[in-house]
Amino acid sequence: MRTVLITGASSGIGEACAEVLASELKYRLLLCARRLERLEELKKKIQSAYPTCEVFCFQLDVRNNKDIETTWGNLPAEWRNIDILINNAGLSQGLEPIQNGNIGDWDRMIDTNIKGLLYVTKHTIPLMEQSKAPHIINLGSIAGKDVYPNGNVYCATKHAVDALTKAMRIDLLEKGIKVTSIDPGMVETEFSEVRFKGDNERAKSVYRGLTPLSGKDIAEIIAFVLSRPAHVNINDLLVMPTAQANGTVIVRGS
Ligand code: NDP
Ligand code: 8X3
Repeated sequence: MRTVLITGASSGIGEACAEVLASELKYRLLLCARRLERLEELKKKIQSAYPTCEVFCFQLDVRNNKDIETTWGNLPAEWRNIDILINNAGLSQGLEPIQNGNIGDWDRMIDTNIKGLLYVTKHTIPLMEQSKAPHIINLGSIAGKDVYPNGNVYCATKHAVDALTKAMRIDLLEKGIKVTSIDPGMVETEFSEVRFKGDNERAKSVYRGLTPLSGKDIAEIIAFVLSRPAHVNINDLLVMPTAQANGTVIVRGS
């Protein structure tokens, strides 16, 4: 059994990762997010489908380094050896030209997507020391490879994730920790509802006229990446809906 820690497991890609990995019956799941009740529901769902799957849920805001330190220090003994970290928690806020940008939105994206990922990684690496196959997977994005109109700060945070993934791969090489970046294009999750702050019509319009990726599509790819033999690492994987060529070129039906 390999123990996997998934941040942002209460929704979307993180939730799908928990379900897909549970279905493989070779992972124990440590799940965190701010919405604990959602995690508890997910745990129930997983354990009713896969009764032997061990799941431990806890509330966490990845922006709070002190809380991470305390929570990691208080993890039950049987959850203190981690094999896999999926740095998935992240968000976008707003889609405005930079001159109209909201500084609170910028802070939330930078604090979550960059600083939160760094804090979680820093505190998790020591818990990977005993692992025979340690692996860190960072959720990047097409927004970390391309910049699209009005994407400015969100794109900057995902470019930072891209740089951090490359840096981690160098620094953690001597520890034998594999580091992978998964970079999706459009995935239909709560992402756009969060970006547009509950404007569901605007959120839905993002995916209108095309078939976007699903959280499960990404989770299955992550399960494949994790299943490679010890000597194989997938460094970086860019995955798009067929209707999306890059950050800006998308074809929509009627
Ligand atoms: P969702 O909004 O569905 O899920 C985001 C998850 O992140 C939620 O579980 C949320 O949990 C968690 N989260 C957000 N802020 C925090 C925080 N401060 N502390 C802890 N957890 C937090 O979106 P996705 O599943 O789509 O997004 C997952 C990742 O994938 C993100 O990093 C996103 O940037 C990336 N991505 C998404 C794409 C897409 O098109 N959807 C494409 C490319 C990359 P809670 O609110 O309970 O804390
Ligand atoms: C989220 C996908 O296309 O909005 O990273 O950048 S996109």
